[in-house]
Amino acid sequence: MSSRRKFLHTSAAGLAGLAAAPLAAVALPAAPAVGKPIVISTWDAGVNANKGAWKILGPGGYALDAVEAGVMVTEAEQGCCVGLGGNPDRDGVVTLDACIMDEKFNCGGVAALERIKHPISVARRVMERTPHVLLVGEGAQQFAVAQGFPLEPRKLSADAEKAYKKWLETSQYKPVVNIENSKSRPNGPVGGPQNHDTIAMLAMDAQGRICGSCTTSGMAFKMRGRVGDSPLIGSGLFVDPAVGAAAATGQGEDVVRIAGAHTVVELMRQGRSPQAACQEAIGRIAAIKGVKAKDIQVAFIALNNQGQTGAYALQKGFNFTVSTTDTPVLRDSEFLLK
Ligand code: SD4
Repeated sequence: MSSRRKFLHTSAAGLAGLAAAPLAAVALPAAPAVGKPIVISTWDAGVNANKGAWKILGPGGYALDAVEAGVMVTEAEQGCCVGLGGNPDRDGVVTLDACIMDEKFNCGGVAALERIKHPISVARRVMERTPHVLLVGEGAQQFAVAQGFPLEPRKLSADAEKAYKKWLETSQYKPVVNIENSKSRPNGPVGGPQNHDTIAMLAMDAQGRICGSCTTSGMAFKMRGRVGDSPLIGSGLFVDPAVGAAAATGQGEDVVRIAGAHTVVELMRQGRSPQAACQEAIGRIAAIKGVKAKDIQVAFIALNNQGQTGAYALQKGFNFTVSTTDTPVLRDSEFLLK
């Protein structure tokens, strides 16, 4: 046999062997916890958003409806980082990113969507009414309008207008760490706490179904056309019913780099608790960024199918909200850079 034929022969045999080889033992996930609804979301916006979600989860409703309705509360608030009240891109245009995922791997997203009040609902329509998972820009808007979503005026909120004018004085792109947390905004809370944040939400309903959502106006003063992690399934959000769900917030580029939410879910599959999984994913980002890690914030939240939650951030200042009743509990996250 010629050496090339021999090589092909042996590699084919090797591949066949690989296919037949048993996979490394992985602990089988326990059956999902049922009867104990729970919802977790990012930042202090989660307080109002969780209340919205609980109206559905509390009486036994579907987690997908809960994660949509919950983040719609934040989208409707005129805050810095979510919905049409958000900060614009460097050309002065608000562009919105969102995605949603259910307990059966159905998912949908929109990116760089303009003039639509509830991008999360458009993401759900993408999931339910198209053969695709992601629509962007003009096409996403065209789809939204065809689905009956009204086109809102192209107008910045008063706060965004002010922030944009200030930014134009230097035009330096420099994301502000923890800008999402209303307590730590450079100009202080705008309109009070629990009001103005980028939001990702994970929920398990009374039947043990886990779903997630994520919606944002993205990094303030980003390049026109920039898309972050938030509308990307596997980066900003991931759900695997056999394991749990995870979501991200903060500097999207660095979440995408490690396929963040998917990484957290895979770490939980390997046996990590939600918090340990978030911590390990943050550690990877820190290792990649090196000394530059201090210039960014990234945080993950996670929920496993036993109803346990966890969160971890790169730096101080990230908080998240958990609800197991109609009273949300706001917690400060553990963080890496002390
Ligand atoms: C982005 N991850 O567009 C988003 C921003 C964010 O809290 O989550 N801010 O990169």
